[in-house]
Parts: sequence; C-alpha cells; structure tokens
Amino acid sequence: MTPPEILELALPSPPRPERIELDVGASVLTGYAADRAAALMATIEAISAAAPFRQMATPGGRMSVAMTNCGSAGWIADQRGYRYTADDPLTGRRWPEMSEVFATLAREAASTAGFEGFSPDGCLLNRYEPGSRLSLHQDRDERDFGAPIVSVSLGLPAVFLWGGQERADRTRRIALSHGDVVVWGGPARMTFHGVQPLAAGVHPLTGAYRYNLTFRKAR
Ligand code: MD3
Ligand code: FE
Repeated sequence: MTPPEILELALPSPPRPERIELDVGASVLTGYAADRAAALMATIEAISAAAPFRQMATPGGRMSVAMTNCGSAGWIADQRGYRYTADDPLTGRRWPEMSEVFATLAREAASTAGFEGFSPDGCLLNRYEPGSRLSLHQDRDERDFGAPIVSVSLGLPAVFLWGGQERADRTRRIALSHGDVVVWGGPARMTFHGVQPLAAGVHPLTGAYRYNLTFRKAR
C-alpha cells in the first residue's frame, strides 16, 4: 500500500525579498534571512555558550557593542589594536567552528547579490543593547579586499550610517530591520559605515537586543 499523498495547503506565499542596490557593489536584501531567523538565533545561543559575548577594550576605550566570533578567524580588539585570531583570548580555546546554517546563508546571499563562491572563514557576532553604537569606520583588517562582506540583522531595528570612501564624506541613514541582509563588495568594500545608538525595545525573537552577523574572508 502506498501512503496517501499529503495535500499541499494553499498557504499564501511569503513576500518575495527585495534587492535594493544602494550603490555599485552594495545590495540590501530585505527580509532575506527572516525565514531562518529562529535557526540563526539558536546558533547564536550555542556559539555564545562556548564563546561568551564580551565588550572588547580598544586602545580608545571599551566598545559598547558586545562581540564574539565563530570560524577559524575571529576579529578581536585589545590594547594593542585590532586583528584576527584563531583562539578566543577569553577562553584560550579555538573560536567555535563556522556554523553550516551561517555559511550557507552567507554564500546564498552573496550569490544573490552577484558575488559567486563566497566562502567566509570568520563570522563576527555583534550584540547591541539600548545605547550601543558603532562609530564610523572601515573594515580593513582582512587580507583580501576582493571578497565581499555579508551582514545579517536580527531583532531590534537599527539606523545604519553609510558614508563614502573618505571619512569626511557625507553619510546617509538606512533603516535595517529583522532579517535584512546587506552585501558589500567591489567598489563598496571600503565604504565608511557605522551604527547609530540602538533605541530601546522588545523583539519577539531577540528580546531587548539587536544582533548583527558579519561574514568575512579574513585570511
Ligand atoms: C560596509 N557592523 O561589525 S553591518 C562591523 O550592524 C560592522 O553591526 C555593523 O560594521 C553592524 O564591522 C554594520 C554592515 C556592514 C558591514 C561591513 C561593511 C557594512 C559594511 C564593510 C564595508 C562596507
Ligand atoms: Fe564594519
């Protein structure tokens, strides 16, 4: 006996994620990761159980954003500056391995934005609480600027600051919401960017926080 066929329910199809090209090489994929958000959040919990979120101390002061990493290259800041390491200085162990759910999302998003074959070796996890901010900066600690950076926003919304190739260039403000993915590559790779202080709120999945995952090819 063959089992009866299971009926396909006529559920409404989810809204098709939109691709907005901010500039050459910079695309926002709105809501791209929303259908995987619960799996991403469970992975964040597992990673941070092994490598806790911590506020890193830079030569300029303690960062308001709490950070951890997974993958073979983790970004750290300390009194000596900024760099990628294989080991977590807090635990003395390797960073947790790169999650498959993470890596698949990053590869698919990069491909959708026109960057085929993206294979990140590190993911920096940022956790924002109300008031946490990231001042204007470039991501320049990676060896190869030819690879894009993929960023995934989860939880509370943020206002992203998007500047130009020079620190003094005017900045635009872009709202980033739960599930949004941004891919930065090509001529947009060295763009100055930052995040305005997070507004307080509650999100059903992440509570009082915003999380951001940035996937990098560091080495
Ligand atoms: C543009 N994170 O971790 S993601 C960072 O929301 C960082 O946590 C922010 O900037 C956040 O370094 C912004 C968007 C982003 C990430 C990398 C970029 C934008 C970028 C690299 C080049 C240009
Ligand atoms: Fe950055």
